[in-house]
Amino acid sequence: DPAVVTVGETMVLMNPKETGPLQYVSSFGKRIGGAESNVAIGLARLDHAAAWVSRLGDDPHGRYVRDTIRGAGVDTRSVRFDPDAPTGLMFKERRATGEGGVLYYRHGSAASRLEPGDVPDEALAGASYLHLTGITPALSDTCRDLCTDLVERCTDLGVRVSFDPNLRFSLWSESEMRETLLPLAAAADVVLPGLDEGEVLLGTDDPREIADEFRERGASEVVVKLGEDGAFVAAEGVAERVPAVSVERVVDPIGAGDGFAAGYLSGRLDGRPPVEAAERANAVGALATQVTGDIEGLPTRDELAAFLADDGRDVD
Ligand code: KDG
Repeated sequence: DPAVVTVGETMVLMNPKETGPLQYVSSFGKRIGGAESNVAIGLARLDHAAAWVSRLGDDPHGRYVRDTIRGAGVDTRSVRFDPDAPTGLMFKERRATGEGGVLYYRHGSAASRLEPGDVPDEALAGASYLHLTGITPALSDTCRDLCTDLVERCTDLGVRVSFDPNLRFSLWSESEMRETLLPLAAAADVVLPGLDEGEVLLGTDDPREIADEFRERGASEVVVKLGEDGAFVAAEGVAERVPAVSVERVVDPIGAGDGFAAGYLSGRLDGRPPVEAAERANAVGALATQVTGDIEGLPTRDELAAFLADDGRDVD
């Protein structure tokens, strides 16, 4: 059985080879992009059994996405190929001045047709965690129903729910985000927000207030991502900041949050307390920023140990 099940959309990702406005970019490298499969791949690299459940188009892009995720050691047995809708597609933009935008072609995609029946109890059986993000409920009404249904069923099945708000402003409005994501976060066991997400969802960018708010609503562990300042952990009687592992420069920040989630869950699966799990989360998140592409920087256990040893920390 997988230790962690993730559910969400993964698209073909066209990564520009040139910097500048997308209109003038002529060459791209083809990759995959999907927050939840990034987390599953991050966990698999760290030797945990992880599964990713979704729908893909019954097309070459769908097979490419499935094979890439499967090739990274993730269980994709519950993925369904939908003959009536295409695989989603996204383009990234690279700007010399910093972060560029993303352009999605995912409306009506196969994954947007996910519904509760796509993740039967058998797919969750024996898992320690289900990991969801706030992207999935933004995709369609059936995807929202799926998320609500999953958190309810996980409570009955004894599967802990981990939730990353992952706000996507091009998919829905801030009021829709609050209305849908706050109840999901409240029903989750582990919530992994960023400061900006705290601001949008709760009206504060103070890490302690963000953690308190989510915990008062029902989450038991809240780990607030602070970027280069590390993380703020509130769980099991602790409420403290865990410093980051520093890196000289960030090559591509996209995917860092997914690496962070994989690192945190990995630590918890290994029986580490929340603060130690957050140290691992910081390290995996930092490594994910060192390469372009969401998954290429995710470390194996040996790579993680070497990185932490360089940083002067204990290794194991
Ligand atoms: O977290 C990184 C993801 O955002 C990216 O790979 C694509 O899942 C994605 C999305 O919906 O933006």
